[in-house]
Amino acid sequence: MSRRRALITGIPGQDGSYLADLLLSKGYEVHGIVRRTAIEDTEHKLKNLRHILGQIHLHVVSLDNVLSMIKLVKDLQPDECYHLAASSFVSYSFEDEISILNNNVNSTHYLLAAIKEFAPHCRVYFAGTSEMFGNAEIEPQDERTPFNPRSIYGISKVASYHLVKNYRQQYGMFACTGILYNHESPRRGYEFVTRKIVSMAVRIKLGLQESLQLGNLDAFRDWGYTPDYVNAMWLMLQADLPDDYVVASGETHSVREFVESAFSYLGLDYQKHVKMDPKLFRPAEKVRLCGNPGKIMEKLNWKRTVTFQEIVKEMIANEMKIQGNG
Ligand code: G4F
Repeated sequence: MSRRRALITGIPGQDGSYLADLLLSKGYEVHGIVRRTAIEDTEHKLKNLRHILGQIHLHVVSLDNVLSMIKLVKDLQPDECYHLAASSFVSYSFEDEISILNNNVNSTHYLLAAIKEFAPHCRVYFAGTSEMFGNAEIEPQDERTPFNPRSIYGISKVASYHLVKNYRQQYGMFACTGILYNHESPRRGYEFVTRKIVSMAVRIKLGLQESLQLGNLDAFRDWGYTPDYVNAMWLMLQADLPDDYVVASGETHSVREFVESAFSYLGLDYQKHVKMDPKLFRPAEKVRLCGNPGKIMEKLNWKRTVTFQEIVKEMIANEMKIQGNG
């Protein structure tokens, strides 16, 4: 039997790289879309893929060029496509809203249209987000909670979610949206709060800096472990029927709790080093998000394997290895 072929957009990122690891371990032929700049700077831009570069196939394709997407889909005939690429740092979406909205929505639309016409057997996963719930009035949120996005990023994801649903209902495509809450790991980008905290805490521990400036310490997020969440993506495409699922831990923790744990793993008192900077607060942010993963646990037998404290511990250990050669 020939190997199943998967195409991943956003393969160099945290989620894309863990998903590539998972699919390789399951015997898939793994293809990924990257920017030309990534191929020109593999050391930095493909660092999450360094350990598997010899086992995956990378294609330089621009997600805003529908013709190049069509050509790739037509030639490759993937069995499964995971659309993870997007401008995903919420704060940037307040600074560059027009291009973020256009790019995030258009890339989803181009991909769906290309697959519908040229590889209709291909199953599609789309990376949705808890930011779609935005200022949700209900807690915990689930698949029936109304969307109320508070950022351009969230709006772009809601629009893409409706495109996915429309292609599923109108054209019978096997297309699903995973509404993923925050998920963290040692491969998290430095712009996100968890990686910022662990990297700065380790610098403080090593005597390289004195203090850490953060935004709202009393924002609450539902944090999970990224390898568990890419497993959820894969499970969605193995189901009998396409559907949308919330993927969350079901627990919410404050940024302050994350800070406190990270500093205490290093034997430090966070109150001596951490300062709140109002410039880092976000406009109109929903400060409390918590998801209900009941549907995916029941229907697809998904469960998380790593707790909040274990995530903090693993991220600190990794950061010590990188910065302290320890
Ligand atoms: O780590 P964050 O930047 O993640 P955010 O905005 O919740 O979004 C992440 O999770 C979403 C849901 O899965 C994804 F859709 C999105 O793509 C991304 O992966 O911020 C977490 C919280 C926020 O409440 C933020 O206001 O931390 C708060 N925070 C406080 N101080 C800070 C800081 N966030 C950042 N990035 N930097 C700070 O100094």
